[in-house]
Amino acid sequence: MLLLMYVGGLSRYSEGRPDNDLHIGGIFPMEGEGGWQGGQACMPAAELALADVNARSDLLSGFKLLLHSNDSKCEPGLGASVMYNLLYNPPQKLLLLAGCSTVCTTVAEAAKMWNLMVLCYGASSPALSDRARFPTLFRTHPSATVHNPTRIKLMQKFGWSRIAILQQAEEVFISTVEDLEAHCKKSGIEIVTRQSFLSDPNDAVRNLRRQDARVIVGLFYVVAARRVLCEVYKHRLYGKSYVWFFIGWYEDNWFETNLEREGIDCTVEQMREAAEGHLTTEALMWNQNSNQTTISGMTSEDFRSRLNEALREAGYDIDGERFPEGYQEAPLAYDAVWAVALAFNKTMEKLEKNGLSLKNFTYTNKKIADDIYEAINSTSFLGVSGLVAFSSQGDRIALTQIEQLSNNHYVKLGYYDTQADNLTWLDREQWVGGKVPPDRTVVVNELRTVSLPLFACMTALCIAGILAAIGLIVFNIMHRHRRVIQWSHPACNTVMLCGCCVCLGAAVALGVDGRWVTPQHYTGLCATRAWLLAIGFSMAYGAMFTKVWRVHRHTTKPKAETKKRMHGWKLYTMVGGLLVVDVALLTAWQLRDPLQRRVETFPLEAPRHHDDDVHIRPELEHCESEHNTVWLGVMYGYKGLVLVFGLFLAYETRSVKIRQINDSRYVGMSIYNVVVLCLITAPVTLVIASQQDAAFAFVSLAIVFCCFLSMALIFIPKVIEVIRHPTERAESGRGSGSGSTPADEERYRELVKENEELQKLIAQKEERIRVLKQKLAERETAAADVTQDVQDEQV
Ligand code: ABU
Repeated sequence: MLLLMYVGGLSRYSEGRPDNDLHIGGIFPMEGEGGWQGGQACMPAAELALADVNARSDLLSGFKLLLHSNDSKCEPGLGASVMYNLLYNPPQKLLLLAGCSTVCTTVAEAAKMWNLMVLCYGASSPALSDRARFPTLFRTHPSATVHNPTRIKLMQKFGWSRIAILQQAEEVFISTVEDLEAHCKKSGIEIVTRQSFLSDPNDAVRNLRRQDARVIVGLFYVVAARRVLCEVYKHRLYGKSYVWFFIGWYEDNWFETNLEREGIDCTVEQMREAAEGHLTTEALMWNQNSNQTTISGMTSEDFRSRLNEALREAGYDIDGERFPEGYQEAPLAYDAVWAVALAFNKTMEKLEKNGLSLKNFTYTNKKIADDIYEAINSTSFLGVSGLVAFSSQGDRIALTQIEQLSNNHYVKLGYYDTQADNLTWLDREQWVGGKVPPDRTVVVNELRTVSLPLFACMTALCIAGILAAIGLIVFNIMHRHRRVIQWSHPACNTVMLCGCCVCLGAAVALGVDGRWVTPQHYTGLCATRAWLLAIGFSMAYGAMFTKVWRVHRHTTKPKAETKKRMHGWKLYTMVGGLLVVDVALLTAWQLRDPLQRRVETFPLEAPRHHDDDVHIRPELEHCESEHNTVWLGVMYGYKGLVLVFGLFLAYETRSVKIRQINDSRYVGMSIYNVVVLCLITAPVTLVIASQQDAAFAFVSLAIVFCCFLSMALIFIPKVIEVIRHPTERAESGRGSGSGSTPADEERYRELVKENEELQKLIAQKEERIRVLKQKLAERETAAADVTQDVQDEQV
């Protein structure tokens, strides 16, 4: 093929009249492995243009334009070699036509050394828009940067503010991405990741998934695009949650062709599935007004027919819609040749005035080179690709077209005119899931709350406990004058029952959470819980503590003191003292470092209802201060001390029975129970704090259990006693009723009897002593009288 093209070029040269031929070099990418092999369609288009130009008598009169071309395979090294061959082999070339960005970059950077103009019909690299680096370059192909404002416009239209970029590591795409980044920055669009690859996109595509990329701009040549699409299929990065932006100049069936040849291990069906719904942006390369007659006298449709015919002759299955690569850009190649012809024509006219001609051009002739430059620069005509004109950077100015692959066919969605910022939208877009895919996984924060049935059960239990406590308070007050109640310190009992009510209220408050309370009011809930629990504990436990404390004092004080009746205010002192410490600590806590709502977040959870776009982030509310551990340490330390001291007292007085506190043993049992449960519950709740149900169930059950057991231990014997002996008289006068066993009762009765007998015996003995003492006194008196009589007689 190479040989044929080269020989073809030379033969035309030798056959024509050398003196009147204007020679241009052509570098066409034809049979490479990667990159853009657009010469396949662009070379036939250029040849059509050559024929048309040469057929025109009003153009280049007396001269014929000849093209000498070769294949660059879109490889810069080979492209450079082709260029050197063209330059160093006669005839003298006046200009170079080139395609494919990498080759154009190399050629255009070198061509300036030979004062040679380069016209690129197929090079989109934004890097080429650099007059300092490429002073002799022009291109009919628009810069890839024209896509970027269009992409941004679409992102704004669909509300995407978070995108990812996947690019092939080629200068054309690197410079396009740099421009895209600048546009994104200006528009406030976040680029979540920028992945690039040389030839294997596997890792890059996998990284896109990891980064939760949803809207992805892909920049690569078509061969790489097929590999990417296969990886997209394998990593399931397509469908209703993803939007891909591809370059629009691939052929329409690009994702179905060459799969086997390129070793792509995805089937045509899989490629179609992955490609469905993607968007493309492309600069308009075909004159959109199909009725408009262009400079060649053809409309763009006429050109299409002629090109199709030429391609058919070259063996392409055009009727089967199998277009060669570069079909999209063919009008650019056609117009490039026309631009050259027009520019040469203009230059010749100018040179003729000075008695010169283009035939005088050599690689060292800067003057004629400048004339050619000026002529191309000022060229403007209506070509089959639209209006051909060059910017100061040598770039083509063009509209962009947006298409979407829908049911395996590209559907035009609209056009965007960057210059006028005008988006013409046809409202034909269709999304796989029926809605615009979101640009990110929507994370829904979901508050973890206490399970409703659990809360309902615990609340019911607590309410039952509170009602029971109220009932017992009433019972306690009603029967306060009966010995069974009176000798159990009814005031202490009432305080204990009130404490139970408060603790049960605290248990309910522990289950109240974000389901019922707004975040603004949560701080209040935190304080309520802390106060209720601390105060309730001090009241309930303090009352029991007071009793064991009294019993302990009874065993250690002198007998006379213990017989004294205990004053009511003294009973309250202990509880009052505990409450004062509580209030002091809680007030300090609340003022200095109040409990606040702190939200604990958990790892994202899988989407529900197969909705890939929504992930759940569980949240759990906690009440915490800044120095939480310090405050908890102080509270737990204080309560722990009271618990341990109560435990000690209960143990010390375990076998002591005093008449004034008839239920001390039950109070002791209750204290053991409370201490054990508190010592277990406090550390366990710290460990399971992140499991709201377990933590709530554990703490509330512990509170409920303590309260119910304490109430039962202290009051059931009293209630039974009152029920058994409805009247005070019938009650066993020692006010037991507080848990004495029958053996105790028997022994007590025996002791009472024995005591009574001993009392009687003592009374008898005392009577006897008294009588004896009396007799003794009488005898002494009698003896004294006898002695007196004897003395009197002696005198
Ligand atoms: N439209 C084809 C562009 C090819 C390239 O820039 O290399």
